Amino acid sequence: MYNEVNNASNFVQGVDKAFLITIGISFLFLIGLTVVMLVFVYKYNKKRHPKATQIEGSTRLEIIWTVIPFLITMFMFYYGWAGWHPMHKPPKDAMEITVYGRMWNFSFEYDNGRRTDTLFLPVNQPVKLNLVAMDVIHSLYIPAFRVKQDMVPGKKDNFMWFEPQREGTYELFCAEYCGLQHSYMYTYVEVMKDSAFQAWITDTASVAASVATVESPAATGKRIMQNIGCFACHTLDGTKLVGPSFKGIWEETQTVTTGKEKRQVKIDEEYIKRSIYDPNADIVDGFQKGLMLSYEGQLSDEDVNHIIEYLKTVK
Ligand code: HEC
Ligand SMILES: [Cu+2]
Repeated sequence: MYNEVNNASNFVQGVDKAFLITIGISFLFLIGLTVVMLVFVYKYNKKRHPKATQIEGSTRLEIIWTVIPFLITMFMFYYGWAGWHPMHKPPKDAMEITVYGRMWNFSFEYDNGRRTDTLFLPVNQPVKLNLVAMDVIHSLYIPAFRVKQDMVPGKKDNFMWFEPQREGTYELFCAEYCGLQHSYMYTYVEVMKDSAFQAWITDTASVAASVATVESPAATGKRIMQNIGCFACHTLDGTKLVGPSFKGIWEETQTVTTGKEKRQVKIDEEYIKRSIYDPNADIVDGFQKGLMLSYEGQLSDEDVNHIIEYLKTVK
């Protein structure tokens, strides 16, 4: 019934088996109960059975209807447990990737420092995703792999693991409603041949260095912002989302609240840098505090300089 080769991950079989067994048993009960109900309606209606029979209790029946359902639930429990248990035992040789979830995007960090907004994986290699929630609870869900794990802020040892077993592109999204643009937390897993993955991962180190010379700093800035998800909250066309639009931002005068004091500032390099590293230092008039989190440690000074170069061009 199951074709190992067609399973997108090593957990598909266990989860699907538990699911089919549970739904199969539920379906049998649905049919069984409906049939018994119809038989009783026919057999014991008032015409056929005018006088009700009083039953005083039966130990034998009590035992039967306790033991049989108990065995059935234990049967379902066993398959559920058997499918779930291995999910908590990551193999030692698993490749580790850190996943950051924040309002409202995922980013994936490889051990060579490479960060992406799409999860790239080699086929037939166990991976352990270390889950870091930056703000609120998110949930990482890859339906094709039958894995889903809540990402809880501050939780230690928050991880999921699996082994992709088939090349292809699979959906990945947040399964915990986490605010206004929750639906933006939608991306893909790209499972590729090991050789292609190795080429990709080793290539990026050199690409990252050479990209700046190929790409203008402003273009690099835009790419960084797309990858890390600034546009979930900021637009380029003047529309107000969670944060102010970037339209015409450069050298504009902005009204902000610093501490308790309202003041006017000119948007310059220093202001933008502070907005990124310490977003709650100056709160833009008409916007809420605490929604934008610091990108300290996630964006380097160089990244921020590229972002500034880009923001200068947003007219
Ligand atoms: C979760 C939503 C959210 C994300 C994601 C986000 N911001 Fe913000 N941002 C805000 C909010 C809200 C404000 C206004 C309140 C404040 O000043 O802190 C703001 C303010 C700013 C400002 C000041 C704008 C002005 O007109 O004065 C800048 C610059 C900025 N963000 C840059 C960024 C960059 C760059 C990124 C990505 C690296 C980013 N933001 C990601 C919500 C967000
Ligand atoms: Cu989320």
